Amino acid sequence: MRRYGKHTDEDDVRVRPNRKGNRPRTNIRPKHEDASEGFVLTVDRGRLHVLIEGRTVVAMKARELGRKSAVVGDRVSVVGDLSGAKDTLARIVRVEERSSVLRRTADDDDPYERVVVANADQLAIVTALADPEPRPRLIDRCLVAAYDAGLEPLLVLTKSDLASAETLMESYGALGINYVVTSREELADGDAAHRVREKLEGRITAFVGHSGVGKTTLVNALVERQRATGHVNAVTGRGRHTTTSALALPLPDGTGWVIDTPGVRSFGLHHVDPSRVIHAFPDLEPGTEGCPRACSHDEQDCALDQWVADGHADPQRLYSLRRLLATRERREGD
Ligand SMILES: Nc1nc2c(ncn2[C@@H]2O[C@H](COP(=O)(O)OP(=O)(O)O)[C@@H](O)[C@H]2O)c(=O)[nH]1
Ligand SMILES: [Mg+2]
Ligand SMILES: [Zn+2]
Repeated sequence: MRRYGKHTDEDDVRVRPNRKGNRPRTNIRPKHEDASEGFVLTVDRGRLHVLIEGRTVVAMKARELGRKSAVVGDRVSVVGDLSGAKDTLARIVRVEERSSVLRRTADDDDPYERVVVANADQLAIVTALADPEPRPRLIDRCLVAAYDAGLEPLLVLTKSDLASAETLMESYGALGINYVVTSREELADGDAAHRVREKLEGRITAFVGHSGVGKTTLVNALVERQRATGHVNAVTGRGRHTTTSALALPLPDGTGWVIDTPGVRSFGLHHVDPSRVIHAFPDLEPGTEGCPRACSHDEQDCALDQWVADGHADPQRLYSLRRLLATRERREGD
């Protein structure tokens, strides 16, 4: 489990170039020295809910942070009223360096990228086996985002009471992707939570997926024990969570964090270099060895057609890769 609160380094001292001489800006340093370290749990209408020594402190970004934003999962330094009492508002004066950044754009042609979650080390890609139908291309997009951000993907296949998991398990399991299958019954008897928790121990896992796939239901099941003992309320300061912002929730016994996120319709990948997209297709990647230099993988000489024809990979996967590259390239041209 990662620790928060031990991190101090030279970034604390803000030395700005000063043309008139080398007089240090002593007015900033002392203010930061008594700052407390916290962990951003959620963002609600511009107010950040920060966990500091077991209390939830509502804070806003200090003006001196400028355009730098703090997001769920960020480790931050906070000053001001840290009592957590109602109607108090503390200030975030520093955002620690992030170990990972999960980003998305609303669409591939949307240059405005949003940081979804900071410091996660695992991405749980939640897909319902029915209602809504699985969308392998969305899964592939999430995989690209995960690999690009350095997060380990975990495929969570929900609603196996409605449809079989076999096809998806086979195709993604064959790629070496970790997966877990859950059903309504297993949610009710606690088996689902038990099995999923095993994959989450000691990690910060962000849950993403299309709206309606069962993310919030699952996340609630995962943290249920804690909610029953009232800890979740102490941490979030509120009851039911309507998923409009990401929300970090601690797993029981401090064994990790789960981060529920709002449903995504698409997972725009404007920020991902096209040449890196292939890494999310480990079944196809070795087939690119025979490609011409700087192959777009969607041209006459692309070696992937032969790779698939020889039975090394499923043609659907090549189709998915090409769709993904094509939708990305559309914006390159404009
Ligand atoms: N049949 C079935 N329904 C489920 C399962 N998990 C969740 N649901 C239902 O799916 C709907 C959407 O769930 P929700 O957790 O809000 O999805 P989210 O939008 O991904 O957060 C709700 O009506 C849940 O009761 C499951 O394993 N099986
Ligand atoms: Mg939800
Ligand atoms: Zn190629």
